[in-house]
Amino acid sequence: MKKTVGLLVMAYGTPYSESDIEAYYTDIRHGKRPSEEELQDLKDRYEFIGGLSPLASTTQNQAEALCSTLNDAYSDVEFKLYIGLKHIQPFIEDAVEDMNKDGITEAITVVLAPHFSNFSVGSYNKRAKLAADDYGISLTHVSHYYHQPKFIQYWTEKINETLATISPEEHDDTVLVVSAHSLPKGMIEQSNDPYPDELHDTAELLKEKSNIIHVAEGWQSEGNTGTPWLGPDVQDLTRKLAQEHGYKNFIYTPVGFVCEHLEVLYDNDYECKVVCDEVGAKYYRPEMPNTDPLFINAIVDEIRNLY
Ligand code: FEC
Repeated sequence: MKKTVGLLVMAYGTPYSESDIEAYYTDIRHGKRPSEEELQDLKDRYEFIGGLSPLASTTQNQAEALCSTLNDAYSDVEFKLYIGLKHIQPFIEDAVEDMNKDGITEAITVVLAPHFSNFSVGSYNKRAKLAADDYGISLTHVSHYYHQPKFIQYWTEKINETLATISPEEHDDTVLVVSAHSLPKGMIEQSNDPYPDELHDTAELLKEKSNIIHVAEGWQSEGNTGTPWLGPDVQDLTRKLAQEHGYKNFIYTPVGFVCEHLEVLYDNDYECKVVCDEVGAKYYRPEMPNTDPLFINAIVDEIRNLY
């Protein structure tokens, strides 16, 4: 008889239709409605990437792949999948309520983001724990998995595949830009948050394991709060690297994300490409992990260390 354990997969969430965009943006803004102009700007960005983000279906596919791979890995446990989102239904709290209805008393939580910050993964975990405590459900949190060998292998293979499309004579004129979502600088520094170090470790591991010669670290997709965010921003970084080193090829690996969505399809594939065009360099962005078995198994390996 296998024991049943909840698998709570948490992710950012995305609008399911254009009419969801306002409520979604308001939730991101902690209940403060965006101005008409800000709302239109966000609608235009979704329009630019094809109307809506692929994030909803990719999150579902990643969560299902993770659950079935976990079930294959454990002979004595049956994992039951629940999906909880940060900014749209089903919210994290809805998923925990469903676990309680199903009689779950124990669950593993995973956020679809590889690096830990108190303000990203930590905030998902806090919400899940608060809800779970009400029902007496005990949670084991996966904090991060960027360091898992299979995660690094995924990106190493993608970098090497991309390099193989660039003539060897140009490898010394090629730079890898390793990035994650920026966060307000003050918050990160005051709390001695591990997030910047985790991105730095990722960049070092990729430099060591892949065939890339030059590596730079950057931050992307920062918000408009009027306060400083972690930098350098990837677009400014691109200009600076082009100016100082004359690189001809830029390979972007937004390793802080795990699939194609607005922040990759717009902020990298449009905004960074515009800067590459401006400085006369070529833009490359390897495919994101999505449901690649190396990525899914990296999370399984992290769970096996904890449970
Ligand atoms: O494809 C999609 O539809 C959604 C893509 C999406 C992902 C994502 C991931 C992260 N965010 C993080 C932090 C912030 C902070 C603010 C903020 C704002 C936005 C806005 C949109 C948005 N984020 Fe996001 N984020 C995604 C989408 N994010 C849309 C609102 C418009 C804009 O500013 O561009 C600023 C909040 C504020 O204004 O007060 C902070 C972090 C991640 C990566 C970890 C995670 O996935 O949770 C950190 C995907």
